[in-house]
Amino acid sequence: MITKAKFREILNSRGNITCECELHTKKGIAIGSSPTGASSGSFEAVFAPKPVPQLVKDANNLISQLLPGSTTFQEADDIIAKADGTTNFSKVGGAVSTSASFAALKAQAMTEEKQRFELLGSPTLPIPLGNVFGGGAHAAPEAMDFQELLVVPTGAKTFESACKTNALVHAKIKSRLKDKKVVFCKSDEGGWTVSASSAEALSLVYDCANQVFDETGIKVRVGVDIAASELFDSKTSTYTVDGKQMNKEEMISFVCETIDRFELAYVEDPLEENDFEGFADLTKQTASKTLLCGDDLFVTNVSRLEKGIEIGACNSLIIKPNQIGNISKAIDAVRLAQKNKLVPVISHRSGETTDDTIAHLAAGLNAPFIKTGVVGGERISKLNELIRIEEKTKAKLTVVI
Ligand code: 2PG
Ligand code: MG
Repeated sequence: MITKAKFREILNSRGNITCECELHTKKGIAIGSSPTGASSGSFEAVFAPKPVPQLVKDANNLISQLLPGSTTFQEADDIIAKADGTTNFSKVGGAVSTSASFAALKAQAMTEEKQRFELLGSPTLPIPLGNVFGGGAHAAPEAMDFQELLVVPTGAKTFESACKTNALVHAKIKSRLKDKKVVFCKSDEGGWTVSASSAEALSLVYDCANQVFDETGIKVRVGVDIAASELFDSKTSTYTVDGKQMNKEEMISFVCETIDRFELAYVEDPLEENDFEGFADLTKQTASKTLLCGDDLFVTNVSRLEKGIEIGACNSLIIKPNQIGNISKAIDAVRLAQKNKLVPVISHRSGETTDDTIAHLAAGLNAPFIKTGVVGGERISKLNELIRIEEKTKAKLTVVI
């Protein structure tokens, strides 16, 4: 049971301020913190309706008085949602509700002397979708327009070997960039960034993934997060990629060609966040060969997901607890997706903390994928926690592709 609650300002991986929640129980202190997006969807929970310092102050005046006495994370989530009274946490702030939700899951696990994943279900392990190349809103303007190039070690037999395989691809890309004698750096999520077009970057990643396959025998496929809302101009209804302006039909053909050329296993947000019909069209054409995943389209929101399911908008979706404001609501989205055979991908944000809650969500909710980067303390905190869960439980990878 929670006996005391406190909120504070801490830094995220970009050096921006976010919110941390500290919950006291008789068994110890549980801490949770909220990540922050850069390419946030318009329909997300409001991260901070006022400056974070004021948000934290207000949470310490109101929310921290309401939480003592709660015994479960669902109870804590309900209390905060009621105190907020809006549908998108625009009073209390998603930063406050998410940090409290993460801390409450830990507090409950502590009190019941269980692992967090055990409170959610019988564990399986996800395949890590690793960001190896960054662009778009996560990198400098000279970088590629696609936001993320990801690798998916579909041939790995264990979570640990999947992580190591992704790290090998990341290292191989670094040595290829070194050979080119160009200046390069890391983007927000630890993937490499260099001045290149999306197609050039994809070519390099595809090559490196195939080389790692040749060397290890572990098949590695490639994925992308196009984050197309960021490339869309609503005035002209066009997308611009690599200097080329495309209308919706041209964009759909371009995405289909890119899937075939690089044998993409995963494509996230290929169209802007309002185009349910366009997503459905793409899904119809590509669902047999790739996971077509909605992130900004669904924002972990059950109503938007219901609409997507009705018209067949995707065969996969991103689950980000802070997009919807707490773990309980994220679980509702996962369950609805699983019931309708959509593949849930539990995901980090570009601005992260070392909080490892999403590792437990991925294991306990049996998500086939976790998207959490390849390197960097705030990314590997999740990966390493899953390595521990694998060792302790001997749980198996959930393989869907
Ligand atoms: C995304 C995320 C995480 P952000 O678009 O999927 O990779 O980015 O947190 O900036 O929204
Ligand atoms: Mg995304």
